[in-house]
Amino acid sequence: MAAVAPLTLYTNKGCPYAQRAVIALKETKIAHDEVEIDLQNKPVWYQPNINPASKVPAIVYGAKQEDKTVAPPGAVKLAESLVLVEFFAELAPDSHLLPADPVQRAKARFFITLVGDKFNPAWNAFAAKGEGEEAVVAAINQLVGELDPAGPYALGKEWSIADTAIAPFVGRLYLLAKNDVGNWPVGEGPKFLEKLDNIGKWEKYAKALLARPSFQESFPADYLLERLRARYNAQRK
Ligand SMILES: N[C@@H](CCC(=O)N[C@@H](CS)C(=O)NCC(=O)O)C(=O)O
Repeated sequence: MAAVAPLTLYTNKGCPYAQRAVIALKETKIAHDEVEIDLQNKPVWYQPNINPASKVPAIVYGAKQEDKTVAPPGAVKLAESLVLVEFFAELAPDSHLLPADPVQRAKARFFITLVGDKFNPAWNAFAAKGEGEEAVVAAINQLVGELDPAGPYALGKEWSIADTAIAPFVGRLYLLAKNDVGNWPVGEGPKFLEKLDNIGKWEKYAKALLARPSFQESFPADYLLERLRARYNAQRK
């Protein structure tokens, strides 16, 4: 375990943003406590005492915290998955999560921008409305254009912040498509995956993401499938 100041992660096992933080903590081996927040029935102390935005993930860092419902004097409160991922990476520079080379760092951040601006909106819309398959293919083509030629990860042989940022979402997309859970025409999910897996280096990359122990250990597939099935069924017209 990397030794840093006391750290508590406020998380939720269904949340892909929280999974980013969990993956980064596993990769960096930073010692920490975890508090599971029920998002359907949030504790009354959470928003006023821990995260004014009332979202997970969030952390309390820097001072011993006996009472997890409040940040003790001398501790900082931080939130936003990508901020936390980079923070953990900086606390544990030997983890290689944040590359030492500024060009590689910039490439990782550019990749993460594509995930948030292109990939996630596209596949979310396709799963929710069954529309916009071309946008998902275009986003994946763009991501593939950024991948290191040898792989297996976005920047090459080391797992980085780029892989940490995308893995929870690739995991959800594959879970949905494989199980044909989405508001696309029935049977379209598995066919869609076949199309994606034919886009250049994508299949190799997706497989490497989904095989990483830090991803697998933080991805409760059965629980997620049940929740996502309920969500998409409710959206079906
Ligand atoms: N931009 C935020 C998004 C976090 C987020 O939206 N978390 C959701 C759960 S997946 C949440 O806590 N929502 C508040 C709520 O459900 O009340 C991040 O990257 O951390």
